[in-house]
Amino acid sequence: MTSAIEANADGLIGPTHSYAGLSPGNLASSLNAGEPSNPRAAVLQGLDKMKRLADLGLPQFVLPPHERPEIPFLRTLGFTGSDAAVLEAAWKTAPSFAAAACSASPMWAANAATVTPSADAADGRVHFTPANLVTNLHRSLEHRQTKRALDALFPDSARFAVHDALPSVGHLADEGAANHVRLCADHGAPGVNLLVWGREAYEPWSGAYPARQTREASEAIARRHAAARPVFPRQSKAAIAGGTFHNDVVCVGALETLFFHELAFEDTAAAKADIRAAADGLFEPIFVEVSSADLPLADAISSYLFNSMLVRIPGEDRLTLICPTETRDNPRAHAVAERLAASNGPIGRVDYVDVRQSMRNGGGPACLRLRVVLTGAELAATNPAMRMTDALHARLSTWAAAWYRETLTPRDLADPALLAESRGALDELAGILSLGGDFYPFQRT
Ligand code: SUG
Repeated sequence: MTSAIEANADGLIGPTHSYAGLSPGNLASSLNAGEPSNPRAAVLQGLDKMKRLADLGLPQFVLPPHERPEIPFLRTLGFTGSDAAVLEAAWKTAPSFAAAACSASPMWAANAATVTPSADAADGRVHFTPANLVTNLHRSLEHRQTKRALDALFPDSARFAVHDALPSVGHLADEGAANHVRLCADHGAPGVNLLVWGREAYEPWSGAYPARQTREASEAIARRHAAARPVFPRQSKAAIAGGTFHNDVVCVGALETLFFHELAFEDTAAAKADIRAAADGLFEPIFVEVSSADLPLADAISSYLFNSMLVRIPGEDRLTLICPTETRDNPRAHAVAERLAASNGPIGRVDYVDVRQSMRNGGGPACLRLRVVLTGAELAATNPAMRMTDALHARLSTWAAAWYRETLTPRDLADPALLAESRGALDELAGILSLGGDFYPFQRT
């Protein structure tokens, strides 16, 4: 077995971070629609989280925000004239499309791609499929730029395969690693890949909220990555109806441990049996299941107990669960977390991180990061300019303080000055992260 470590790549929160109510079925997004946001606090919270993980000894990378407002998208809808004129006209006549073009949603890097580590891929490379995110208009705009960012971070095609997204159709709706969990004895050892889906491509869907991942999309990704030991559990319909728009809202796993809510899967017994069968001869899965009696689904969703990072800190035997502060603020979720840490189970410690600005759009600590298991040689082949260090943290904090606003209402998204500020910020960022002078569409025109 080759030794490997789990790295994280977090989406840097962009200057247009706002609460526009764009995601039906994501209760926080709907609840906070129209509220003012604080982009500066948001990006600093994200940066501090990245530094904290880097300080714990886990390799940490930065994925740059996308160009927003995305004027090229608005131009495809027939708006013409100067960029400011396009923005103004779009907000006047097609405000929902204009809002979609302004969303800072690429921050949620768990939805950037599905990743198969080299230990599980038939050709020995790390595979990435950017998610088409076709269920929500604002998120469907992400995948091309996401591929560009992944190409920049993982440039060596002998070691990394960055695919195109699956075709952007509802039949192949894909939300990336938010619906993927990998279990294994050790990061570098062969793993079992859970690819969780909510509906079938041709299934008539009558749920109040969308099921964002199809079984066929999950299967296609496992096939194109030639991913070993895939298991395809179905997300429970009750969970989706309750506001579980991604499986990672009610489930997280690391190494042998799967930590999940009773209502995460449609058929929990079958999911466990399939995982056990796939892991046979490799490791014994450890299931840590939380009942609805201990934590009703509504509390699981509002506290985001499961939308936590479950990590093995180098040098420690047991896992650490890094939860949002909202978990600590919810008495039931806090009690579950405390009991876990006090038990002799696989989770030895619970920590808390403040990502409140993101949380109010339904994005917890786990949503902000894309996990990438890398061997030493693969880690050495990543782009060093995108790796979080003390110096980069300091530099980006100063950069953010110079460019980002402290208050933004959805109305402000129509302000042409915000367009200019965002481009100024991203142009400078492209320099800081050595992305070159043509990384963003606005730099190429
Ligand atoms: O896709 N929210 C995101 C949150 C994504 C969370 N990611 C994971 N669970 N992995 C979403 O629903 C809200 C944007 C707005 O309403 O302004 C939003 O897109």
